[in-house]
Amino acid sequence: MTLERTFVAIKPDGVQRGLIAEILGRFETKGFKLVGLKQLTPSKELAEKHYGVHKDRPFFSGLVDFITSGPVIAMVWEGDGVIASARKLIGATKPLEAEPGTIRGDLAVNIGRNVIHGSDGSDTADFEINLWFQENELVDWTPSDQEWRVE
Ligand code: D4T
Repeated sequence: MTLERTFVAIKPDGVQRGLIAEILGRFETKGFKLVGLKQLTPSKELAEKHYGVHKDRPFFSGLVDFITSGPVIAMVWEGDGVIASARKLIGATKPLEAEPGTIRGDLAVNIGRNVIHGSDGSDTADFEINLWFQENELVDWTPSDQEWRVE
C-alpha cells in the first residue's frame, strides 16, 4: 500500500452552485481520508503560483481572474493511490468529454467552469499541498474503521 496525499479544490463555480456537499461526498464515500479542509478566496499571487505552468497560455489571465473571483474549498485527501483515483473521480478537463459518473461528467459543461481541480501527479501534489496549506493545518487521524479499510 502506498499512502499518498493529493490536493483538491472546489473552484468558485462549484461553491456558487452549491455543490460542496455533493463533491466532498464523492471522495468521502469512495473511502479516502480528509486531512485538510478550508475555505478561502485565493489571492492573485496564490492563483498565479498554482497555475504557473500555464502562464504563457492564452487562457491564463482569465483563469486567474476566475479562480480569485470568490471562495474556493481547498482540501487534502489521503489514501492508497489517491492522486490517480482523484483524477478519475474528477474526470476529463473538458466536461463534455468527461464520462458520466465523474464529477465533471455529471456536474459541468464548460472547460472554463469545470468546478474542481485535482493534482495531476505526486510532484504536483507536494507542490500544491505546500502552496495552499501550512503543515499545522493538516490533521493526522485514524478513522475508526481503518482496520477493515486496509487489505
Ligand atoms: P485543473 O488544473 O483545474 O484541475 O485542470 P486540469 O488539470 O484538468 O487541466 P489543465 O491543467 O490542462 O487546465 C487548468 C485549468 O485551465 C482551464 N482551462 C484549460 C481553460 O480555461 N481553457 C483551456 O483551454 C484549458 C486547456 C481549466 C482548467
